[in-house]
Amino acid sequence: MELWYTQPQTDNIRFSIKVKEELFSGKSPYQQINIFDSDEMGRFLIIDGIVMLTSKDEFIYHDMIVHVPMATNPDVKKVLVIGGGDGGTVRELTRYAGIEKIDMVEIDRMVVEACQKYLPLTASKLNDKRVQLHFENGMEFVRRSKEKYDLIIVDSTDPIGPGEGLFTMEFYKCCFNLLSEDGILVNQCESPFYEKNAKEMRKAVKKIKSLFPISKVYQYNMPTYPSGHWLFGFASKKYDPIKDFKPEKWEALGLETKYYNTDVHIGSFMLPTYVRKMVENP
Ligand code: AAT
Repeated sequence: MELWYTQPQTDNIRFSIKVKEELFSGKSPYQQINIFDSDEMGRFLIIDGIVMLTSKDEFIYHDMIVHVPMATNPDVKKVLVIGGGDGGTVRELTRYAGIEKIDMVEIDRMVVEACQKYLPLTASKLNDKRVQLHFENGMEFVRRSKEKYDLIIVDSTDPIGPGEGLFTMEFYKCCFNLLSEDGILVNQCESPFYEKNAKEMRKAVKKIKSLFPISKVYQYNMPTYPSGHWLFGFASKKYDPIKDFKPEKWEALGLETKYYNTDVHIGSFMLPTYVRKMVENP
């Protein structure tokens, strides 16, 4: 008998991966969490039925969520990560010797514990001594916090369930206030392709654009997310990710990356016409 994981990406489109084995299944107070193993995509994490990451393509997501802002300002010292319980974002951040402190705020302890056990490749750096884990709703954390961060990364689920609050105006305002004078905000910004993702993307862009002097989106190819064409938002108080980008400075760090490079950095901000239109007029 064959076992398949299937995700309805829209009401009319389905995406499936053949499952070798179920490694974990748990229901937390927030969501349903599953981890499966497969021949083709390796181990993969599902939350509330939706693909969060697979071992095969997580490098694309985590390279792009971290190295684009870090290469824009390699002097970042204090970082706040909201969500990201699998640890992939923190893993990439810890490669920068200049980063002094990483606060990671994940609502669901069960995600972290399951990933530490079954996805050690992403979770391996969560015990780095610069990392402080906070098990709390990101919305409440940013409401209360008085810290200043050079970079905030919103590595969140889609705006349904616990992730919903992380797509609100209040949340973005709090992030703005927690950012230093030259701070950068990067957020998981859905996709321009299917209607329901595009709607959420436009709403998020509209809110962020109204707050930050610099607000853009950049794209990356994520084979296991709906349509494979996915976006991150880049908002900043000072640095433009293209005009202020100094490729030599990042290259001098000597980091080896599988997806990100300084050409991809520039290219990722060059948007197809239909996406450009959506962003110009969200
Ligand atoms: N690194 C890629 C994986 C993710 S997982 C997103 C994480 O956000 C989950 O662990 C979830 O528990 C956490 N999360 C959701 N809501 C909140 C909240 N309010 N506060 C803190 N953490 C939260 C991202 C996948 C993107 C999928 C795109 N389709």
